[in-house]
Amino acid sequence: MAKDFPYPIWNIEMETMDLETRKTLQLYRLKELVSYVYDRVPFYKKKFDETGIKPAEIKSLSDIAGLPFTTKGDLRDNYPYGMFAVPLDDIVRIHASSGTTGKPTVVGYTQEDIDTWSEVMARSMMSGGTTRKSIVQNAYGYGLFTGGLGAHYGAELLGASVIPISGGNTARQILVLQDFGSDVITCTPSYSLYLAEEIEKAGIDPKSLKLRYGIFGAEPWTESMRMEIEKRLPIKAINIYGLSEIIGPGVANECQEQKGMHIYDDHFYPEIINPETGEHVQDGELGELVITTLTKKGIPLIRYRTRDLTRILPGDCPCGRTHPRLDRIMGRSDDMLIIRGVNVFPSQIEEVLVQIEEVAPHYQLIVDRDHNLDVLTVMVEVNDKLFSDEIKGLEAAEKKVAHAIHQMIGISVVVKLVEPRTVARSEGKAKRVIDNRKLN
Ligand code: DLL
Repeated sequence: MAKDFPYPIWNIEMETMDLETRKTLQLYRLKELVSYVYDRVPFYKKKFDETGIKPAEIKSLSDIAGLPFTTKGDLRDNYPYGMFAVPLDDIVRIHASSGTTGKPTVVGYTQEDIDTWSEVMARSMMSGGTTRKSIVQNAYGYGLFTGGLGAHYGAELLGASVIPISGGNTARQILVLQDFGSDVITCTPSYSLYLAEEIEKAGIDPKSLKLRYGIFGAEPWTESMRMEIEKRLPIKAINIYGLSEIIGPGVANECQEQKGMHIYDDHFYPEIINPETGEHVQDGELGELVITTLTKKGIPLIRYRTRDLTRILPGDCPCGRTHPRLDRIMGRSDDMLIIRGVNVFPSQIEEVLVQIEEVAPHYQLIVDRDHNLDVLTVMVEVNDKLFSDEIKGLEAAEKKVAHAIHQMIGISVVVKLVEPRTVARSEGKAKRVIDNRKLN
């Protein structure tokens, strides 16, 4: 007889599979994957040959620890398509996210990958409260960013009605919330708080809206932010995790118990490592999440270092899903910042600054949250010549820097030019970033 579960589940077979059966499936998929990348991706063939690994030697899941890691740097070195395992003829979609330098990280999907992505997003949307009856206001950005199209395809597969409103234009978001009766919203958590504030400012009672669930991710957030969102909108706020390199949103997602994000490990095999040593940490300990894409065809990745810090939560989830749960992302093991949902590396800003002769590459990035919106201030020293120049010259330089940074990272920043030799120098690592958002 079918078991009863407290909340709807999209794929009962996969999401509640007993652990031994799932392990067998994972091992089967891992073996296939290792041969697949060895035969098709020169990068992996070379790496495996160098370390003396033969695909046939993978006999158990624990053998994964002997495989090499893959990093964002590897994707950068093989930019744009060098890590693809299929010819471009078989790629039906390309997305990209910020790289550590000016070049984006490019990912390609076969039709099968799009189907997998839609499947895991349908699981995520349903575990976050979406049903066939839902009207989903999808306020993640559509474009190279994976948020918009990822949520769109998942919600459609599930059978909900999707409003592809994309990010921004808050007045229109509010109008649609009121008139179209959206009951689910998908956007970054910080944007949901901004939206709450604008709704209040407009004199609208949030309780008069039909909104019930929000599926929020793409940036770090905290339990206290969750409480604030849930109080102000008032809705159930669900955490969704993902990254473009692995597939986009839908790698892991909270259920309505809101106690950790179930990672869909029939597709994305997780490990938690010590970022310094690369060794596995003890069960339940904090470390860096490493993911192997068990089923991806376009750009399959072995042991990808996400740089995200989390832990696997112990115990079973009352929702009935057997996928392991990840704790909230606690931070990163590199210096990537997420500003209004956009990934920003200090190195990208530095690259812009060194090319502008009016400024010296002594800078500091200051991140604040003003009315729930992230504000990035770039404080940079002007050179001696410009310093003795007129105000007009300074203003023009400020604009030039802001424009060039916008071109590079796609978001607007506040530029503050300061006198030569006033940005604090450090004897060790320069302190480039001051994050005042207090997310941890
Ligand atoms: O942000 C994919 C996504 C879209 C996830 C919409 C969720 C919702 P990227 O632009 O490649 O992809 O950025 C990935 O964002 O490595 C994390 O550092 C961060 N991140 C994503 N989700 C969360 C979350 C998308 N729920 C990077 N909590 C990841 C904390 C998150 N950080």
